[in-house]
Amino acid sequence: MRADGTTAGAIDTNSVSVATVGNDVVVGGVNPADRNIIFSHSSITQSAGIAVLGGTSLIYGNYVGIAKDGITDLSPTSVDANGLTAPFSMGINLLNVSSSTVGGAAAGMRNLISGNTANVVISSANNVVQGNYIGTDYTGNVRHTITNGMGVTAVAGSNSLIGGTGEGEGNLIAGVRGSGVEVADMYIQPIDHRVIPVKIAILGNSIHSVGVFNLLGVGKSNLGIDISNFTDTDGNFAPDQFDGRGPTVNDATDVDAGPNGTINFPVLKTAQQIGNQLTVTYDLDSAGSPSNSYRVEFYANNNRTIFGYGPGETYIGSATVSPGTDKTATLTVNGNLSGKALSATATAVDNTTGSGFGATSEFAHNISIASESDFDADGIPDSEEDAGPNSGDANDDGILDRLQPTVTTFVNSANIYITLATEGCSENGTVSSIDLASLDRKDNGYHYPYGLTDFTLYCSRGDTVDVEVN
Ligand SMILES: [Ca+2]
Ligand SMILES: [Ca+2]
Ligand SMILES: [Ca+2]
Ligand SMILES: [Ca+2]
Repeated sequence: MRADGTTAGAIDTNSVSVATVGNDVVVGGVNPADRNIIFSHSSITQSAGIAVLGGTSLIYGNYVGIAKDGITDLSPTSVDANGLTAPFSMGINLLNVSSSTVGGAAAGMRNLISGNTANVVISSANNVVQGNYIGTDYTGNVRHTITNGMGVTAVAGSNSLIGGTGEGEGNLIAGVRGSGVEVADMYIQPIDHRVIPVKIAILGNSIHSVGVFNLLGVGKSNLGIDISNFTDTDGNFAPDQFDGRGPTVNDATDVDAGPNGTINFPVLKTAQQIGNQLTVTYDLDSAGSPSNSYRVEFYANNNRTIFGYGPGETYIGSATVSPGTDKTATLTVNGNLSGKALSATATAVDNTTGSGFGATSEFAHNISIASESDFDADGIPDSEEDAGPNSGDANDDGILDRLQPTVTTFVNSANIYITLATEGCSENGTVSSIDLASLDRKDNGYHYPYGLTDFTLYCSRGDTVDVEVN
């Protein structure tokens, strides 16, 4: 890095710009004058802008991978066949026997870690990553000119905390090609050895705009939190194969093992906001807490991932519960959340760790937040669905249409009741009638005795949907 903090020096492979090994080593500081602009190109995973090789480091207030303007990406712009920036650039690597703190809740502690193939990599125990901006510019905005691979990746070690439950402790992770946070084991094929990260707590972060750029290997994740499996086929400790990307299904009673114990996520059933109260019903079938207690965090999302899970944009509240079915959480929320996608995570309460928390799950499958007048959040008020044919069960399946997010009964512009029933996607979104008179281009050769219906469905990648209109 040149002293002016704006341009990278000559590209040096396998470089470490700052390496720390002692205890209580401070990199940066809370005053802007203490800020370091740090950048590295490397070809193997031991190299990084900041590599903590041992001991305890406190990493505050730095720009890692971004120039001093807080906007300009210092990484190479070319992308290789796996969608990784070439050459590989790593922001902060916490490895060996070390425990470090990256960022914090207090003013000035935030690091901006952005523009790297892997922004933060955790392969040691007892690290804390809090209050940082990861993948964005210095204002927290996503820019297409900043090329990010993954947000935070935990590949080994236990008891680390990403975010937290206190004010300002959550990280903002956005604008990344892969997942926001990846918890992946790594199988090192040449020596037949597997390292597995466990008890990685991921709490209170804002994760959005993930998988935003179309890419191959890394971008297949597109989740806020992804539990997956890496393989290093050539023994250089860099992953060459990415498996288990995308949602990992829950198993009954959560007996499975793996990264973060592959802890089950909550299954959301209903969510309705009345006034400033959001009432959520859900099932929880998670394991791994010594006290059989779990913190369930709820998040509202403006945009859904392509799989329909998360990403986890805005934290809105939590409940600490034991597993069970038909649990109810009542949260006091700000503003009108109806129509937004609700997701949730489960985190094991675990007093054996420094943070008091153990493993966190992937995000739950989203459901739409309903309003007081539209219980199933399909865009049509209860009163209108109830007044439909067959006493409000227009598709005659024995269930009132107002309770069915995939059956929507409404009066169209020709004053006729129409029922749109879908099968294969989780919910109907908005459903409405198009007024023919409002179209600027008309096909006069056709008649539309039932009008035209405009609709949005919430589907996930790979879904097949049947749509029936009556
Ligand atoms: Ca599981
Ligand atoms: Ca409805
Ligand atoms: Ca029905
Ligand atoms: Ca309905």
